[in-house]
Amino acid sequence: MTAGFFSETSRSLVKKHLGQPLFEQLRHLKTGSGFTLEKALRSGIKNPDSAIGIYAGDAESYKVFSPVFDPVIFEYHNFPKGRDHVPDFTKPYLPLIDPEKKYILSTRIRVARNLEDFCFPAHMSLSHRKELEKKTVKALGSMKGNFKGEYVSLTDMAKNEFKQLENKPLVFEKGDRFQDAAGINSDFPEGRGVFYSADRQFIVWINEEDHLRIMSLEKGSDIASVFNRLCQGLQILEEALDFARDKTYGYLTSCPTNLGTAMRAGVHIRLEKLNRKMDILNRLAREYDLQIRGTQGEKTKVEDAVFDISNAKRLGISETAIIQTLHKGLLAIINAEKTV
Ligand code: CIR
Repeated sequence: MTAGFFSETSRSLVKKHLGQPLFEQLRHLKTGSGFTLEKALRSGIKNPDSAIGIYAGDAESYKVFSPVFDPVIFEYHNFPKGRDHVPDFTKPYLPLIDPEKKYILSTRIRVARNLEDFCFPAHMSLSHRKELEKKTVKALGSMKGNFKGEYVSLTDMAKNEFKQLENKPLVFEKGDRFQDAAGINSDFPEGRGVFYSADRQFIVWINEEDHLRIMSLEKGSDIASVFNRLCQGLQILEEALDFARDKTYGYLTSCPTNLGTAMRAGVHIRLEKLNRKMDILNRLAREYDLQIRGTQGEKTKVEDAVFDISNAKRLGISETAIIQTLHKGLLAIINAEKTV
């Protein structure tokens, strides 16, 4: 095998940064759990349209294969190694952006977390997935008050057709072809499931692309309320679980694009006028570091002028700063929608 195994058409960051000499230097290395460069590259090789093309199989992957991860991370996040990623969950004062509920339909913040003592989903056996599920469900079982909830495994869901969970995003499906090639979908749906609070505003997916995807969501535009709930839920979980974390790269995730805060904070927003003036919307998105996605998420189309708008930056920015920038950016976008 040589570094030439990447398709000629591939424009992935990993292909750009992994030349033959570096490939030779890293090809025989293994992390303590046995994860190799070849495994890390599976998705990028099988999918020539990968933008990034590499996944971590455990926390140690970021150290053992740092000569290839570092430049990919630097280019994607524009964050140099050596600087520390500093978390901050201070709750900012954020007035309601859209009190009349004219534009913003819903607000959602999610973070990805992986447990320190387990390999990441690209490198887990079925028994590891089940063990992690058990450990997490036990921790979630101690949630109290508004966080008290119920866990439904995807295998039970399939058997019993839990009607009340058909309303997305409460359930998740098998990952895409990129995750599939990485090994993240192995044994799906076993060991996977969803925890949701009684009011369904706090949700945890277990064993999706990362061990945990922790979400806070509600209808309307109250970003502060959604953030507060997420912080509280995270604090409770952190007492029971140790999350994989690094001084430079923050919370460690399967995909290097999620490193740092591992957070995506966003809204579904209807912008009928800006939908016809995309140049203005795109300019504002650039100005406030926002990412614009289609109605159903990445690579989907915009339906009925409803956009999914969220933070573009995750590493080298704090959780609080993400929320504040999103708030400012949305104010500017709504103002533009009103005045164009
Ligand atoms: C790619 O390289 O294009 C895929 N592995 C996806 C990269 C974006 N990451 C993600 O959605 N977590």
